[in-house]
Amino acid sequence: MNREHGAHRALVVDDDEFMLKILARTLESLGYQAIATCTSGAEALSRLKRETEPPHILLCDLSMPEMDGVEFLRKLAEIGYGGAIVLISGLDKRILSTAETLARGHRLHILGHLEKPVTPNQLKTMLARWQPRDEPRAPASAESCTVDEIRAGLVQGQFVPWFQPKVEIVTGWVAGAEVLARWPHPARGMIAPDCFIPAAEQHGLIGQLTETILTQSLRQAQAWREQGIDIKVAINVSMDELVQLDFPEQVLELAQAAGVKPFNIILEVTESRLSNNALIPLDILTRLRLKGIGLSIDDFGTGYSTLTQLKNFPFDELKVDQSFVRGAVQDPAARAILESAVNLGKKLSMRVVAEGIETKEQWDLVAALGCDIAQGYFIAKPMPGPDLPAWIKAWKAP
Ligand code: G
Ligand code: G
Ligand code: MN
Repeated sequence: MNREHGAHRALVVDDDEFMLKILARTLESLGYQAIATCTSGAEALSRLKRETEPPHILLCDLSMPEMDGVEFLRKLAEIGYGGAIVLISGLDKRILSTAETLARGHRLHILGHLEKPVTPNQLKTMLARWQPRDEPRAPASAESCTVDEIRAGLVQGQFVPWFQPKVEIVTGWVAGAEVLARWPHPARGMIAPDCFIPAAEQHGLIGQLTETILTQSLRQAQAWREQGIDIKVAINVSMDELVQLDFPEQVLELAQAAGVKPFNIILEVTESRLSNNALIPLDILTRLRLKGIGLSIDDFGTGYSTLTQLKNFPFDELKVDQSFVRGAVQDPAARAILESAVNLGKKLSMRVVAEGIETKEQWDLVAALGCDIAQGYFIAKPMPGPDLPAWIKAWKAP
């Protein structure tokens, strides 16, 4: 018997006592010893509220009388449960995957979903995704970033670019890196972009933020080139930032100052909420392309990242949103969308990027579908620029 999970706590919630027994026994056979069971969401919640040491793993049935699984998940989010969750149901797959989406929206840590009847092997495979060494993820932070804090951070030059590799699927060659802004705050620790990007956009600070991130990224790219690493850097910009007609000239000036060639720069562009005057962004993006800078339509398939944008703007790269990649192995709907998006990109002679690749299965799938480039935790997490050369040296394509 596998004893590795002896110290890990598990909780199973299911109204069906027979199912409870089977799941508990399966967990036992996988080496779990601290297993608790509850026959309702209400019972599980009161147990969780009492407990000082919450379970690492929670298995939850979706269809329960009284409190159903969706309500239970919402309440789990309210009490800030930070462990991993596996959803189980005898209902149709689409309901399972919608519940999963909902739970992710609540910032719960969902390992995945299983259809009943659950076999020991399926459960084992699912639980193998869980990394016991992973720190339980912190529940959604209520802390926000104020304008004054962001302004002070900008003045003090606290924002830095991190880089996540983008690799060519067929050759394994490292084609580029996406720049992701990070804020190592002296008092609050590392702050993620979800906290400061929307606030910076709202308060007119996004231009300054982009400038500092762009400047540092281009310098980093040049430093890599001096070490023999010649890759593209991809900077995120929102369509809303594209308001100044001289933006292309500014980018080019910074690139020249750093010694980086325009074709080694990509802008990953996301949605525009202010679509009333699309002429200015269109002008800016077209001139960026004329100057040799690459343009990527980011998060394709979600929000405002739509077919219309694809038709109207001169993008040369298509990044399929990670939600379609994530679902694609299990969920036929997500897979159909992924497949269509890849084919669409190919038809338009675009480079197609699959982002959010977390497993070998997903890598194989996007390879089979004909994606050009992959990006995601399976390949590498975002890292500080100086760490990239050593990562590239150690990288072996699957
Ligand atoms: O890394 P991740 O949590 O790293 O980034 C979250 C979101 O923030 C992503 O959608 C990404 O596009 C966005 N983001 C990261 N860095 C920047 C940036 O420098 N500018 C803009 N506009 N968005 C960014
Ligand atoms: O919106 P944009 O595509 O720029 O978002 C990139 C975001 O996705 C960043 O927050 C980045 O940290 C995150 N990310 C990159 N790879 C993965 C992955 O494999 N899994 C998950 N969950 N997030 C990822
Ligand atoms: Mn992006």
